[in-house]
Amino acid sequence: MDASRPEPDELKEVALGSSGLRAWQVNTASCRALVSRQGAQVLEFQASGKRPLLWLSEQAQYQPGKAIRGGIPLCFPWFGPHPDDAGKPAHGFARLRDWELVQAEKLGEVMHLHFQLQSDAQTRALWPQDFRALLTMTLGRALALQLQVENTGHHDFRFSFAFHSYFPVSDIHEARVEGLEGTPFLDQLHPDRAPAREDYPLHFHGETDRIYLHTPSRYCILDERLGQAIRITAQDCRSAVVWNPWEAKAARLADMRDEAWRHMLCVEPGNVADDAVTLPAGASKVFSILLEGEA
Ligand code: TA6
Repeated sequence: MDASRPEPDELKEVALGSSGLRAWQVNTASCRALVSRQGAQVLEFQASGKRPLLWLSEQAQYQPGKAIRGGIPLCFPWFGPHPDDAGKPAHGFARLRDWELVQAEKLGEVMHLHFQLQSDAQTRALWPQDFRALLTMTLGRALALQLQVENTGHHDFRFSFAFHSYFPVSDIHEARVEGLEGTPFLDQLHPDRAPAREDYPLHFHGETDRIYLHTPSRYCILDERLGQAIRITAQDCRSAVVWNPWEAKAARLADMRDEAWRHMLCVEPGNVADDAVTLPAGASKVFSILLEGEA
């Protein structure tokens, strides 16, 4: 099957908010999606005849240089607060920078978008490395993301990243994560504790902020009220972060409605903490996820 150029109504650039941000609207027989230029961030994805796959805050703020709450922000080249300088942006700068759409093509009813971010003076001021990042999205009946990081410099560098994915749940009290049983996790709410393990699916009874390490490649979110699952397949992503802010922290987030914590859950494949990646000069590595909603 030959690739074709998307028709104008299948892929069009639109304004995102009223502060100058732009986004790409995808509308094909297989899915509808919205991808912000800032961060090459998938904000919305819905396969035809299925429920929305991602959660996006009703109070998301669309301001240049400010993280957008929802969809799949890419945390890169570090996860969480900067290890040495609290003045640097949490979760790195990739989600705050415009990425260039270098190629868009359709294969049948599947849209392939290729975004690129290259190091420049602004990134080097935050992270003194030369790199090229390519984020490829495959938007069809499911959503696949592939991140390729290339070290274009002259010495090794180490980075961490996560696909900080926000998913909708009917009610967090009736949701669970399966597939991470027995996997060691760091509890971010008790950073002094040693890694722990639980031999049962993860249920939610309060703020949850865990980094699972050396994870299997498949795990899922089960919405018990709907009886539906969102299945996650991750390649070369050794970590998975699971986060729900719960009531008190959500109330402190200006870009999140107070009650929204009940209806969202972050499960974030990546390589963070002990799973951070060292990339030799001239080398590149690829990391990918596949997200499938049952209904
Ligand atoms: O994904 C877990 C986490 O690191 C939490 O600790 C919380 O800070 C969350 O990310 C959201 O971070 P953000 O910078 O997007 O508000």
